[in-house]
Parts: sequence; C-alpha cells; structure tokens
Amino acid sequence: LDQKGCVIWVTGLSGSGKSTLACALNQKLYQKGKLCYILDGDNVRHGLNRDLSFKAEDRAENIRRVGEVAKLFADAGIICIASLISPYRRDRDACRTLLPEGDFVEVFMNVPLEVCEARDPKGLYKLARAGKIKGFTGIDDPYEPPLNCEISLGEEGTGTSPIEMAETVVAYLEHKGYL
Ligand code: GGZ
Repeated sequence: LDQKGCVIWVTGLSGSGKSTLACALNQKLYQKGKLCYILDGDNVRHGLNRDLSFKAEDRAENIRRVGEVAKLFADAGIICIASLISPYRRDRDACRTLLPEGDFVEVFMNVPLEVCEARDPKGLYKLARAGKIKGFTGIDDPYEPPLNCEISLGEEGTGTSPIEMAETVVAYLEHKGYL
C-alpha cells in the first residue's frame, strides 16, 4: 500500500450534506484506487456509540471515540472520512491534536440552518420545532462553526453538487500530496 493515511473530518448541521459528501468522496477516492473508510455519526451511533445520548458530554465522548478510531485508520494508511455534526470546536480540536500536523483535514459543510431545515430529509427539524426532540443542534442546541478549517464547502468556487464538492476535497488532497 503506497498510501499515506489521513482523516477527513466533515462537520456541519443535520441535513447539511455530510453523509452525501462522504459517499461521493469515498467513491472518487475508490476510483483513484485509494483505500478509504467512512465513519458516519448516524451509523456509529447504532454500534460503537449506542450508549451515548445527545447531551453535550455524550456528544464529546462520541467525537472522542470516533477521533481515536479515525486515528487508527490513518495509522494503517487508510483515508478515513469521519462525518459527524461535531458541534463543539473543542471536541473537534481535540481530535486534530491526535494526528500529526496536516493529517487532520477539517471540512465544514457551510450550509445555512434555513436550507438544512427546508430539506429536513428525516423530518427531525419538524419534530424539534414541535418540541418532540429536545436539544436538537441548530434549534435548541449549539453549533460552533470552525474558525480554522482546511476546507469550507459552500464558499464561492467549491461547487454546489456533492460530486463537485468531493472534487474540491480531492483537489486539496492532491495539492497536499495525499493522493
Ligand atoms: C442532532 C440528532 C439529534 C439531536 C438525533 N441533535 O441528520 P441525521 O439525524 O441523520 O444525523 C443526525 C445524527 C447526529 O449524530 P452525530 O453523531 O453526528 O451528532 S454529534 O456529532 O453531535 O454527536 C440526526 C440525529 O443523529 N439526531 N437527535 N438532538 N442530531
């Protein structure tokens, strides 16, 4: 395996397109013959992290565990795509410090709450507005946007479709010598 591992950490609101980007990116990397693996919040919460709720300390533990697992993948030379809301800057920064400089690539899905809420693919925003889900990110729970991310998707020139956005990430990885 002539491949250097790294962690692509995708953060953003529910419905911002994290999982879709992760899939598109995974596909692009696969086409390039790169070994990669997706750790998705929604998935990981059914297994490894099924004991965790959505209160702040459990979200922190969720991020911590996924950060540690992502580091193991990166150590093994695999490109690990972690897609979780990861609403707290402190928790994301803690994951960053687990990896050598440059090996943690933070990707911000910079999609306004209004857009995520209008999409509402699982009807969760509706339930949150109705008070049927408490502590929903963006509604009655915080989201802290990154201050120091490597890539902010949603900015001019980063593409609008998931495929274009994945291409932006691929271009970044090529530029940095990971591909
Ligand atoms: C945010 C919630 C909540 C609350 C359930 N707040 O869009 P989804 O549905 O499919 O993915 C979201 C997922 C978030 O899990 P993460 O592990 O990414 O979150 S975190 O990083 O903050 O730990 C959403 C669903 O779980 N979901 N309740 N209260 N999202």
